Amino acid sequence: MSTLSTETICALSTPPGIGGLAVVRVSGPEAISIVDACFRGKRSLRDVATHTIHYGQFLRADGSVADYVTAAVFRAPRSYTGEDVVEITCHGGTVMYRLILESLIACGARLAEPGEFTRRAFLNGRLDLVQVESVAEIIHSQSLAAQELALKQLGGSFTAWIRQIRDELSNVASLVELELDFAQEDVEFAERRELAERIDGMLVECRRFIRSYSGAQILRYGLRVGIVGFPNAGKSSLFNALLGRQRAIVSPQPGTTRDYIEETLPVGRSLVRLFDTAGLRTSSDAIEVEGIALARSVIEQCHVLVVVNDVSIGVEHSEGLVTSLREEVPGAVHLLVHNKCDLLEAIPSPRTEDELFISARTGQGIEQLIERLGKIIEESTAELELALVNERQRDSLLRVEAALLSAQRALAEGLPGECIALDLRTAAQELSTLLGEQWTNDLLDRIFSQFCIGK
Ligand SMILES: Nc1nc2c(ncn2[C@@H]2O[C@H](COP(=O)(O)OP(=O)(O)O)[C@@H](O)[C@H]2O)c(=O)[nH]1
Ligand SMILES: [Mg+2]
Repeated sequence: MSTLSTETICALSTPPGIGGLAVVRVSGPEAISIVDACFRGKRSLRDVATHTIHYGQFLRADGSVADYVTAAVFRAPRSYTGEDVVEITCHGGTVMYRLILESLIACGARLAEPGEFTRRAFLNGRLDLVQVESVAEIIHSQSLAAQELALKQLGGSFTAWIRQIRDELSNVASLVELELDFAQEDVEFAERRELAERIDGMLVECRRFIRSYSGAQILRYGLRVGIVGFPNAGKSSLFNALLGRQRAIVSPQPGTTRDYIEETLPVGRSLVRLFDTAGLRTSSDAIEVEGIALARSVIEQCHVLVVVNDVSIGVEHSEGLVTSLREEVPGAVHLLVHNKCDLLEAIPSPRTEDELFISARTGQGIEQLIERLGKIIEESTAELELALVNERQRDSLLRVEAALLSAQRALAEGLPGECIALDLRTAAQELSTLLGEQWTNDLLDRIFSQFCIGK
């Protein structure tokens, strides 16, 4: 596959705006000669060694000086893109980099498309697709923890794992196929039990990664916490108490909250995304009914449901609701929060750590609730050594899992070796696609559309 580009591209790689320095990147077969045409340093860049930095004047098309810059030269293939690359560091601001780009374009470069540098890096074999995706993740991640995870992927740990599993799949498939070739002679090379164990081993590994996705999503986008309960239980009051400000309308009139409201609260090493929802009840008010439907759609996507119970009515008052929510959203952590404790003479002791007695009015128990949420974040993100960074990776591993399950079944049911080998080969193929060893332009377009210009 010949992938070397004939065009030389250029773009601003730092964010446009006021700043100390800006970096303009140039990549392609003519990168060094094009920059040379605009650059006056001690030596021509054509004569300098790779991985060196040179100070000089950068000239406009009319020969006047645009800026004093440094030019870092990286010769192919030891560069980010695998092509000749020059990185020009000029003064920051909104004007200077434009002058530099103008000169480069006048000398034969063209403006890069979003993600084009990284696309070239991929096409030239400098990065595989999961590393490309980790670059996107590093650029976009908003929390330190999410960035750490992406950096490990870029370092190649996930790639190494994928390769290892793919080799194991091929080895096991070969064993089964070998047995096929000798079928007439009744030689069973692949001990069935050993085969089953090796397939199980791969399944366990695969599932570990699939599970990591949810924890990693919590680190990236926050723990989704829905505040739910009957009307008037004090949901909006609790929402405000958690945020520490009056964000939602509180009223003695049931059915006040109709839309859902979302706010973010920093907790531990991530965030809590808090949703205040309409009280759950049967209503004849059309808008309220719509609000309740919305509440249900939010509830389905929550990691944690805080069921607010008006304890002044009774400790058992929301039992039925708690039971039905547990059935509806079995994957979530359910916290039962008894509100309005200030109206009780004596506060009962909670039965589990998932039951709390609070008062949104006095603030009693709010700290403990936040601590409990922090602990849930810790627990769901604890053993995240490596994690998938996006849905493409997760979906791909789900397909590998399905193929492995199918192989496992075929083996258990004593189906012919062809079936088992086919499943294993399918799984191996899927992993090759995940790494980008097979790709389509459509897939690349989808991935690189998330990049910015200059990356
Ligand atoms: N005594 C007391 N009243 C509360 C407490 N929390 C909420 N309320 C009152 O309960 C009513 C309903 O509160 P609101 O937050 O709007 O409930 P929502 O319908 O569940 O959102 C309001 O009159 C609040 O002032 C609390 O902790 N103690
Ligand atoms: Mg409300």
